[in-house]
Amino acid sequence: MTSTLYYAPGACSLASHIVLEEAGASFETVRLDLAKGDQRAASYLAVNERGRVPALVEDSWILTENTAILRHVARAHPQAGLWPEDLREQAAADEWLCWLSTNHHPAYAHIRRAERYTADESAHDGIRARGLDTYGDLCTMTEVRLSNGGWAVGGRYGVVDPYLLLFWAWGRGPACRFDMAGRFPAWTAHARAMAERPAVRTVFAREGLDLPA
Ligand SMILES: N[C@@H](CCC(=O)N[C@@H](CS)C(=O)NCC(=O)O)C(=O)O
Repeated sequence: MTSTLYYAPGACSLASHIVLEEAGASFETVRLDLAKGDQRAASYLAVNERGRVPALVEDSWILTENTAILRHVARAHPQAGLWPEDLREQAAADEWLCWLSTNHHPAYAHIRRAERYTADESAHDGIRARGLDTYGDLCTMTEVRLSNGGWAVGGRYGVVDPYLLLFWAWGRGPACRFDMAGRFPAWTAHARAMAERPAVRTVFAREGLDLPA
């Protein structure tokens, strides 16, 4: 089977990219430049009519939505141990994935894509500022949940951890510029532990990103 991941450097597709690498999957990548509008090219809309990354194509089967891809790749490669065996740990993994995708991601979109929320340009700064506050509050809640240290679910590395790294990286990045180590030390310890993993190093190098330091 040939798999292809469509991704954009530093976008939410980073999590799917890491999980594919961690799973030991055989896959190719196609890089999109969102700033140039590659996601709206007809050739990409034929893959994902929503014009968003990530998209995973296995043979001619197409799967979109980050959390669906994360679950699918983790379950399809059980030897990698990315999806928990225990039923409650599976539920806890789902809880994390749902919470991050329905809270952190949209809050960040308010910072980066204010124009999606109103056509009134005079309101964009207010939307960005509110998004930044909301993202900061969500980061604080994440910090509390990680304060016992270690990996997100069941004390073992798994599918949630790369998704957490994505939102940590967005907090560090130019849209937020949060002092991640100062404000969120437990989450930063988690990000630094992620940076030790060969799969994470490979993917960060491929996407041209700086590892958590
Ligand atoms: N619900 C989708 C959202 C995907 C999404 O918004 N991806 C962003 C990058 S993080 C994107 O492709 N944006 C392109 C655009 O807005 O034009 C998921 O979680 O996979």
